[in-house]
Amino acid sequence: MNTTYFFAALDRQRVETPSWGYGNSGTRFKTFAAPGAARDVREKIEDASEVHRLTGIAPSVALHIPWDEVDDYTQLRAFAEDRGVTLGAINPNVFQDDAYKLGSIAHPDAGVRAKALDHLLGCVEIMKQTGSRDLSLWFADGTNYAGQDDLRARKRRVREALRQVHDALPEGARMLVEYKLFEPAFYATDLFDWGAAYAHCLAVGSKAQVLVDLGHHAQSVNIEQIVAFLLDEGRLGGFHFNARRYADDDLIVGTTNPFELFCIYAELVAAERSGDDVTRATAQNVAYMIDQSHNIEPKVEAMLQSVLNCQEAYAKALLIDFDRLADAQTAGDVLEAHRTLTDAFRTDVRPRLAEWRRARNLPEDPIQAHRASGYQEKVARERGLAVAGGGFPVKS
Ligand code: AOS
Ligand code: ZN
Ligand code: ZN
Ligand code: ZN
Repeated sequence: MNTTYFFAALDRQRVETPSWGYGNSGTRFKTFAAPGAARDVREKIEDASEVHRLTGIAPSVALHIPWDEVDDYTQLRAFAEDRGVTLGAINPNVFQDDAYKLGSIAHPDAGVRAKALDHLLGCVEIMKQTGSRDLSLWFADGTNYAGQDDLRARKRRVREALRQVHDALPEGARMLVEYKLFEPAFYATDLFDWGAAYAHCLAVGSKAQVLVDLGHHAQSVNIEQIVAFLLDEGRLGGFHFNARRYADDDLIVGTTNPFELFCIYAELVAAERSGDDVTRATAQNVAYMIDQSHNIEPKVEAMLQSVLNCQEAYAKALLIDFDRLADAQTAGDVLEAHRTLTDAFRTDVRPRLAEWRRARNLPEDPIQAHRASGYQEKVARERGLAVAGGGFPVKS
């Protein structure tokens, strides 16, 4: 392995953290208040900045509107930049208002659809002030019972709204369309899988790309294959990283699924090295974002662990001997090809990552540095124990 290539690739890696991962969040049963959990958007930005200070690869934070609503986004942007981070993807919220009981952009009532569209377009305006490139779209829309609504009509309503949002995006901006198998709707979800998201993206235009949330698939789905397919089509826009055992558990990425995460990064590294211009450019512009709800974990340490797990998976993928792999594939040598991947996966990259950090004046062990820094004790003292739930998602 060429150390220059390895280190240069690690220098380019970016992982965006979500504002909602720093506040109290839980399940529908209980939200436990964590000492020092961020209470507002400024505290969330401060936590994100701490994660970036210790890891060096998490320089942006995603916002959720209206959870992170402020009067002046240019001021918020300056606040973030003073702390060494930028404002990342804007996530509109069209699922928490009473009006959205039967959906937002797919709602049978045109008035509710107009309200949702208005919020989405408002978020496009916010992007211009925050300097965000990506509008990250997730819809809770769906139905619970057969016959509840006309599935084809709902599809058309979704298409119409996505088209309007697409056409409102400024030059250089993108909309990332997320899909989800189920929840909160249990009979039919309007954006139910990557194919539905992809079809809408193709129809509305080139600024629309698909967002893959690792928790949003059926158990046996091969996510890395979806990633490869979308990369090759030039339509992979971003990720919501997390881990799950059952469904959208939103656990720390790379905990239950380290080999899956590695295989996903393997596809991304292969695409970054591809001779195909579209594939390479698509891979280089992927938005790597974390989407987690920390229920029982300390928030900042959980986010550090998440970012580091992504770095480790990427580092291992960089170690893949792609020449050896191509030879084995061409020769039909099944197990040699498989071993080429698992050799990289089994390599302990921690010493090399420590070396990379040393050379960049970052703590060799960011978790240990965080624990020794007193940050957690300080925020617990200053922020206290926020009333759990207030202003934060119950479950994302
Ligand atoms: C919900 O399941 C999705 O993963 C969304 O990305 C959601 O908008 C995000 O978790 C914040 O609520
Ligand atoms: Zn998500
Ligand atoms: Zn998720
Ligand atoms: Zn989710």
